[in-house]
Amino acid sequence: MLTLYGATASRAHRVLWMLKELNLPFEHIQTSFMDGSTHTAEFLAVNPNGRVPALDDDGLLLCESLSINLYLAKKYGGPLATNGLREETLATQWSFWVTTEVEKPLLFASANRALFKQEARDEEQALMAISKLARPFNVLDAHLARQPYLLGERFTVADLNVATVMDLAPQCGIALDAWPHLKRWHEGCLSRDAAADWKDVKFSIPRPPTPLGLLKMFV
Ligand SMILES: N[C@@H](CCC(=O)N[C@@H](CS)C(=O)NCC(=O)O)C(=O)O
Repeated sequence: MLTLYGATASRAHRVLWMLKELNLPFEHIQTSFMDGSTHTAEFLAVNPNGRVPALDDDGLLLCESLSINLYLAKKYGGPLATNGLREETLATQWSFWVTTEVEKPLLFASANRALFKQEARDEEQALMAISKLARPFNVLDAHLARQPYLLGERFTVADLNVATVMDLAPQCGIALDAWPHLKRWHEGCLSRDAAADWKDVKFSIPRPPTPLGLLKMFV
C-alpha cells in the first residue's frame, strides 16, 4: 500500500505526477506545510524533517521528492524507468543537478514574481535570481538541442524530475524563450496527462519578515 503525504500545492506534486505516470493505486493525504501539520508528532514519525512530500510504501518511509521518484521508477519499472547503469547514473546526475543548480534561484524568482503577495514582491530580487538561472538553462538547452529527452529518445524519470522542479517557471512569468530547446522539451513534459493536476494549482506563500527569515525559507 502506497501513501503519499503532501498538499498538491507543494513539492508533493512531483511525486503525484510520478505515481500517475506509473498508474499506481495510492492514498493521498493532503498534509499542508502552511498550517503546522508537518510539525505534529504524528507527521514527524513519518518524516522527521517535518517536510512534504513523504511516501510510505508498505512501511518503508521515504522523503526527498526526487529521490522518491527514482525509487518508484526502479521499483515499479515501466517506460519511465532507467535501463542499466549508464541511464541510472545519468538520471541521478540530472536529479542532483536540478536541485543544486536550479531549484533555489527558481523558487526565489518565482516567489518575487508570483508566490508572495503583490506588495511583498521585489522585481530586482527576481531578476537577480533569474540571472543565476542562465548558466544551468544554457547547459540544459544545449543538451536538448542534441536529443529530445535527457537520456536520449524517450521520456524517463530524469525528464520528470528536472521538468517538475522547473514547472514553477511558466506559472510565475519566467519566460523560457531564450532557451528554445529547453522550452519545447518543458512544454512537452508538462503536457503529459499525468502532469495535468499541476496546471490549475494556485498558491501563495508569505514573505518571511526578516532577511534571515527569507534565507531560511530557501535552505
Ligand atoms: N528537498 C525536499 C524539500 C521538501 C520541502 O521543503 N517541502 C516544503 C513544502 S514544498 C515543506 O514541507 N516545508 C515545511 C517546512 O519547511 O516546515 C524535497 O524535495 O522533498
